[in-house]
Amino acid sequence: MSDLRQRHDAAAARLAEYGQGHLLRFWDELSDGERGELLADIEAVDFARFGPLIETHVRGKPAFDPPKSIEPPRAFPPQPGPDQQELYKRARARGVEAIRAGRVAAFTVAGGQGTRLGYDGPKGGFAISPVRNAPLFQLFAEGLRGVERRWGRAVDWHIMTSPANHDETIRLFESANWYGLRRGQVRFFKQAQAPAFHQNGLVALEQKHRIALSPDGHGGSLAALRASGALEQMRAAGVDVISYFQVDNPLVKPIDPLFIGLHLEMGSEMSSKAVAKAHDHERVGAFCDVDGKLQVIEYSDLPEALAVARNPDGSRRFDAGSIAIHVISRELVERLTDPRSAAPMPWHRALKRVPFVNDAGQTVNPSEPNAVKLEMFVFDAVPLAKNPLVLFTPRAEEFSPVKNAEGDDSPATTRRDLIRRAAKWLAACGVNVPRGADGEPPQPIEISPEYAIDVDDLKERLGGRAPHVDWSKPALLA
Ligand code: UD2
Repeated sequence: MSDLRQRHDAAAARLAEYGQGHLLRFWDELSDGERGELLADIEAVDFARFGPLIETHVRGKPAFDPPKSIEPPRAFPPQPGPDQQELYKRARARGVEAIRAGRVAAFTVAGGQGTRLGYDGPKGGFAISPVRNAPLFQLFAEGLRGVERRWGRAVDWHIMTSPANHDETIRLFESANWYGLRRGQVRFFKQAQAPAFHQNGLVALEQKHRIALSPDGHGGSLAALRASGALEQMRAAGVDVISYFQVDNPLVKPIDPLFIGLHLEMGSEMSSKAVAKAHDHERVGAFCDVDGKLQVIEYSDLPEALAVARNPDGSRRFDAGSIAIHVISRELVERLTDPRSAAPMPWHRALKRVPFVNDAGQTVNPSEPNAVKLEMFVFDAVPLAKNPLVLFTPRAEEFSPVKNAEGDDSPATTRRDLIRRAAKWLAACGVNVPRGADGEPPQPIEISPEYAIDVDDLKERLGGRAPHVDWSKPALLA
């Protein structure tokens, strides 16, 4: 009890300093257990960090300096042009060499809340593959096993979770026997949280004894890499290349030698993959050259005139869509998170619907956005990196995220795209893939990323022989 009292007094003093004393207003009604939870929430919030943002990002909106020029970025094409053949060849070899030397680790951000999909549980556990119904985490693990089979080197995998899904994520891996990976190969760490604010600047209470907290955005992954010790562990293990991807895209190549090699050859500190946008308003960020610096402008921030702008030949002017696949140098993360010299990542403000407890102690479920959430975006590190580069990649090969329950970017479209890609790879290996009236293969097809990491790998594994496929049932290569 005296411990609670001491913590209460320390919290009260800190809150008073930041004008957030209201967070303790239900103290007298709480049980000791609840008091402990409330204090833990208060102690977890870095008020020194958020205090200054209340004026600039909660009560106000961050000032926006209009750039002098916004141009489409220079980017590497998926296939090298005539003068790039040598570079791509060299890059690929260099990427393979880096993998073999153990310099590369995979990194998945999986701390999001997945609210749009409406799936209860860590998104990585969502069953997605068309024949086996394998979850996202399993497909990434198989991709890493495929890399190990191909280049003879196990790759470490770091996974960022959030306080809300951390334990459950680890349970998923345990119950799946680490998806065939070695236990020590996979490391989990939690990202930090940010409080939600009422628009008057007061932190919102979600319950009388709980602050409304949510993950601080995937941009928080950089600070979390350091705070968790993952960065230190990478340094000790000789890892200096971080292959970053999101939990929602099962078509990703978790480790891509060409991409890694280009990053190294060009002396880039942060490299990014792009796809040509599906339409002007696809919900992906746009790579832009802003006053001479490469930058991603999120779809919600891209001025309409730029979203619809056309080149003289009628093609889309800002066509390089960010698919959240990056290669990041460990050194960049070290620099950007160094407390002595950190170049701060900007915060983004979003007005969201956040249930809260009002002064009368009643829970209010607002029907309109009522509170400000603050998030950082990892792609804001791009303009802070040396020599950042963009590599275009074919959408059909690498991008089909699961975001929504239905419609675009839903389980149905992702499964369709996994099947289409498998069909394309099989056709390239000489299989005559029949098509139904809708133009799609008559049965689901699945190629485990462990069996083949790409079409060239598949050709090699099949040794030039087209496999026999019985099209009366689902086809699986695993
Ligand atoms: C993201 C990009 C968008 C495009 C698209 C591609 C942003 C703001 N936009 O859109 O430009 O590249 O992806 O699919 O990123 N996550 C965390 N912690 C958090 C928040 C998110 O780990 O605090 C993870 C989340 O688990 C997921 C990923 O980040 O793996 C993307 O999150 P999202 O679904 O909020 O991003 P989205 O679809 O708005």
